[in-house]
Amino acid sequence: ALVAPHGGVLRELYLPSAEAEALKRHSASLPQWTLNQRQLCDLELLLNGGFSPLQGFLVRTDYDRVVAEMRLADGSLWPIPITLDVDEAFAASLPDHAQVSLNDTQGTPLAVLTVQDVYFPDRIAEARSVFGTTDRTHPGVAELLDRTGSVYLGGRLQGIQPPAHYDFTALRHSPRQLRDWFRQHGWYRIVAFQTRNPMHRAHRELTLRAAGQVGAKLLIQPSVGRTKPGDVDHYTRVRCYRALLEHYPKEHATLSLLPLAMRMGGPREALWHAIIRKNYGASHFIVGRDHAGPGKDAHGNPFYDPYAAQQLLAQHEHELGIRIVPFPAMVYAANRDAYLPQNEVDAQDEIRDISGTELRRRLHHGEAIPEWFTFPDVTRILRERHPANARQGFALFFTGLSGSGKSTLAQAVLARLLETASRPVTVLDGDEVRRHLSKGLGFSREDRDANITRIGYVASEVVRHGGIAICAPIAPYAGARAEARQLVQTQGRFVEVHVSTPLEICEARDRKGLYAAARAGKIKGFTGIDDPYETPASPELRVDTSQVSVDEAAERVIAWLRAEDLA
Ligand code: PPS
Repeated sequence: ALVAPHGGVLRELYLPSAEAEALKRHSASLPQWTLNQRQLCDLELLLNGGFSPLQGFLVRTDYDRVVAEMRLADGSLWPIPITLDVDEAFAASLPDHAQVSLNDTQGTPLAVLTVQDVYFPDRIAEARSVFGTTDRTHPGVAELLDRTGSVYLGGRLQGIQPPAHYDFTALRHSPRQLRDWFRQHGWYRIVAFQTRNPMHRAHRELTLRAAGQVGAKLLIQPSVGRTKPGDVDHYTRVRCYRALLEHYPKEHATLSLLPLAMRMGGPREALWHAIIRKNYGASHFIVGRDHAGPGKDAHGNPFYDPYAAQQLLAQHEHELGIRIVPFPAMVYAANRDAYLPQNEVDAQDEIRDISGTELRRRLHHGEAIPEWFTFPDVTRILRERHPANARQGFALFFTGLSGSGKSTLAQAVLARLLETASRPVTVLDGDEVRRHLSKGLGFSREDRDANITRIGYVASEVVRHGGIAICAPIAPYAGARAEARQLVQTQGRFVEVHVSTPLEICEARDRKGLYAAARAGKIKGFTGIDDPYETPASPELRVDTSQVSVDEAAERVIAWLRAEDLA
């Protein structure tokens, strides 16, 4: 028989369809709460039984004991507080014993919460107990202290319908569905593997060894809800997992996606992961080195001892009811052309390793990734997602006074890029932008900022699609430039070039006669005359067209791009 869920029964909280239909209609008249991404993930696992024995968001007595002792009020082991945080205004608007409709961002009601408890948590104390720190470099702490509402609502849930997913639907299962699948396939000893990263050969060797060691089938169950900021997106990861699965012995491994919002809580989180896997029917759970670790703290020290998770789980293994398979890191020994656990390495072994940082560097530079490290089909998927810099989009943002030479320089750089680049290039020149994209805007600070934000937005779209955006506005305000940078940097590189030609020179050139008009008071608020230009403090590049020719300035820009592998 399959292992029993935590607490003995699978707590599925969906109502039968007729009642769910009635509750859905009723929910429209209730106070409405739109769930954020974490809350949505938590709700999905509460409703489908992944968080059994929980039957709702924690009430105060449960919360206090979970924080202090990793136990619910009734004594059962539960390490991570599952809470519904809201703002004070919303909490204050609720009547006693309110019911609240919990909705996704489209406004679809997913469940109704019957509020039993409204309480103000001590979030500092929660961070200290649950994460062992209040250091905000810990992503779980930063979220708890800075992006979590100050009031928690506790109470039971009644499920209306599951959150909608449109991606990889064939790989998503509730605990009941996965348990049914295991029974149909005669799988009763199952070792689960949790991950938030692409899997390489080391992971394959580790999981196969772990499965062999305990005589179990393998469940690869990556978290796809929300992982650590900066992780590879789950679409890419799932493509990698599917490719890797082909390299396992047939009928020995299966893949299922877990909509878990990770907290990066190290040992406590590992315990939580084990409980969830038990609810999904796994009899064993692999706990590796630094399980669910958040990396290093503000002083460069690891938040948790790399083996603390294994120790904590070993301590509770009996009570947990799922067997822990602790595993050291697997390393590659070139002399043996094989992977082996770190603790089996001897002095003659030539150990090779490619860290995550090194992998990213090689991807950026289009350098080879050896087959001992990962399978070529996985490399191909990663390269599609992370093309070498030379194939990525970027924005080249020229800023400087009117007449500083921005547009001319932009044209010269454009021509040089088109000689070699196969990527499409879009030019967003100051004057030209003002004829269409920013038509109707004037030269007040507000309008200038709006102009730069629009340019930044269009540039970010160009970059997102792998193109090059060349922008050449005056962009006199540092704040607006920073905003454009931020918009673009979510998609690719932002290269700010300060065209620093001094005002006297620009004015002496007076190509358009505008300086003379400004001096004569015929144009008001002219940049450099009676309107500010905030000099960029740390642009990627600075060129002064009164010191070098346009050709030479363009050459400097191109050389800089080449050095960064961008051109
Ligand atoms: S901003 O501040 O970045 O929004 O300006 P931008 O869109 O680049 O537009 C600058 C061009 O508009 C002309 N122009 C003025 N510039 C500055 N101040 C005032 N008051 C002004 N009025 C009109 C000017 O020709 C600028 O073009 P360039 O190519 O920079 O000379």
